[in-house]
Amino acid sequence: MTRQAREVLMRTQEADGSWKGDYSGPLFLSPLYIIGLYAMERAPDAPLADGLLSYFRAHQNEDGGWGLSPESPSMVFTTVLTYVAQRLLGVEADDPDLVRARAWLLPRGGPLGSGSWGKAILALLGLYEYEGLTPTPPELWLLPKALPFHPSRMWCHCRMVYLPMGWLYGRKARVRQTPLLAELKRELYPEPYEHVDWKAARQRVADTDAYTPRSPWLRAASRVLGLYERLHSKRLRARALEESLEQIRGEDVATHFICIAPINKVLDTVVWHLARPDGPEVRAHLERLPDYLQRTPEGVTLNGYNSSQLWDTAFAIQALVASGADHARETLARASRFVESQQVREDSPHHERFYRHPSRGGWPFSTREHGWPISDCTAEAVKACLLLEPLGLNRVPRERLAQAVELLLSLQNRDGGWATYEPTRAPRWLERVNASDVFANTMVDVSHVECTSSCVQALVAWKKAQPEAPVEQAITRGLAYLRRTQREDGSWEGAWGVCFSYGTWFGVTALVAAGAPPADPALRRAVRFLEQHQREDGSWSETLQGCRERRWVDGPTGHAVTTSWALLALFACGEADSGATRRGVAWLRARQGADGRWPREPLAGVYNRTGGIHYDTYLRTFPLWALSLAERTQRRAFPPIQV
Ligand code: LAN
Repeated sequence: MTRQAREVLMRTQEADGSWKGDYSGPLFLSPLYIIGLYAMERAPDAPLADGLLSYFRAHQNEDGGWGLSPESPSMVFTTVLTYVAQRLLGVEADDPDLVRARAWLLPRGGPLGSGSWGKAILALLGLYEYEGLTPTPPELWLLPKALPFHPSRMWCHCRMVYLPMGWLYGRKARVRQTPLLAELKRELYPEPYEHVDWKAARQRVADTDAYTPRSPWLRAASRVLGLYERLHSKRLRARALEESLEQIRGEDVATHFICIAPINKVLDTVVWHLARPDGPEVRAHLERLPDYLQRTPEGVTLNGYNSSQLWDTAFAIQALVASGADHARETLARASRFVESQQVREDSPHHERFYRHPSRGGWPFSTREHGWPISDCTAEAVKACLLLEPLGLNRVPRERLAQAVELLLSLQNRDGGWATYEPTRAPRWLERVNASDVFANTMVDVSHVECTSSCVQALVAWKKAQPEAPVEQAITRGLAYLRRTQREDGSWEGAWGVCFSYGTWFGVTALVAAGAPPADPALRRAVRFLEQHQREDGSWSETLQGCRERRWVDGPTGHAVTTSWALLALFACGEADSGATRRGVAWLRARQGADGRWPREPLAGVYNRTGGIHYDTYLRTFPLWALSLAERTQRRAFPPIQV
């Protein structure tokens, strides 16, 4: 059984040594892509358009709308963009699925009920007025850097979205109006477009989209910025637009035109199209746009990132080593070569000018070319290299691992934890002006259990390899952060996986790696938490809804990835022989198909509490890892009886 699972993982390795899979999920991305192309007076070719349309149809909810991701409740934000995208691809307004979509949209105000980013995208098409947006003036980039709300202090993903949005807002950019757009204006609004009260529309958002409520702070900031917009100086505006363009250029160069993620990828392309039509930037951007396309059994969509290759490969290595490296030496050798080739070897050009943290020595989530290293991706790569070292398979020299460790140390926060790409740059209160409506925790890059655990584990492994390395203090502070953030009930809340099983696995593995014995009270509490959430049939199962609600919400059936995380946590806590662990392992074995795979199941990845994302390799990596530990530890305790 474990052997078969290992073979599936080995068989699905790419020629370059990585694992590369479907990283789709966010349903607003392909509409944005289609709208972006339309804004540049382009369109996907016919087969691609068909693929995009099939994917939309496959993920329309019963009620006629589309959610933030498959399996999510409908939102105006995603529904209105998907509606518009289908019309731009030539679907007629009387198409029955679009009729259903309109019936869902109109009572919610059409675009007026959308989360703010949807409104900004529609404004570009002239389907919404700029006056009805929360103002995002580009002048914010000209403020003194020391101010706590300078854009450079925002979480990099958020600032990279607002950078082109600010440019488009500053120019009040609007594409050439076509008869189709005029029809859409009539279709989308419950009242005549000319009668809309745009100022009131700024704060309006449908219940379905209002996950993060608009705080009084945000409303006040919006009023001040609105006033500024009425009075702004043309000269300053021109300078601010220039500076934004320069920042976009910095991002282009640092990421080889891939961009940090698909939203700014599309928006930056549109910005260049408007700023320098037919310039070299547009061409370079268009060339890399297909990097984001993903073919799935339901059609074509956009991935949430240019790939998840490094992350998946680092975990695949760890699972394969757990399953017995001798059976996978060649696979591991290829994987090791991939990891070696993807380390970022230099800081991004003029990194300070573009508010970038140093990059040298780090690993990104996807590929070296992407150019944005991440704390936990770096840490998991270091862990993988150090695991491969005694097997004679590691290819990253010591000096380069030392650079990676140096980068990790530079990323540690004052609270002892690690955030994602940068040390925390803004005060916590900046989160109160989160204007996205549909997401939480977008403004400030704060410490997370996952990033902290990976970094602590990497530092512990490094300390074993280089006993004189000065990492002791960083480890101690990291552990203190983890102990402090364990919840009353013994769990940790995950931020990037669904949800408490994921967080708890990270929480306990760091403590154990640093030497906590099974009797440690934190570990005992974690074990109790997991046992309490085990299902009758021995499995565990969590849903995306639990991330939204910030509590464990069980799914309808057992979930193999959730079960694997729970089991990995229990093994780490020394529970190999407990009844709970044995029942969990038995469930996982019974669930495996004859082909060695586990059946497709609900999304296990999440971002910003509401967005679901698909990690294609998780179902091949984590069950293998958990069963491998079961075989090792349980075989030792109970030698198989020959009959
Ligand atoms: C990712 C993908 C990788 C992920 C891990 C490395 C797994 C995590 O441990 C740290 C956070 C990180 C880097 C992450 C952050 C949020 C991302 C970039 C995503 C989930 C991929 C897509 C998502 C991005 C923010 C989507 C766009 C939406 C916004 C709210 C800006």
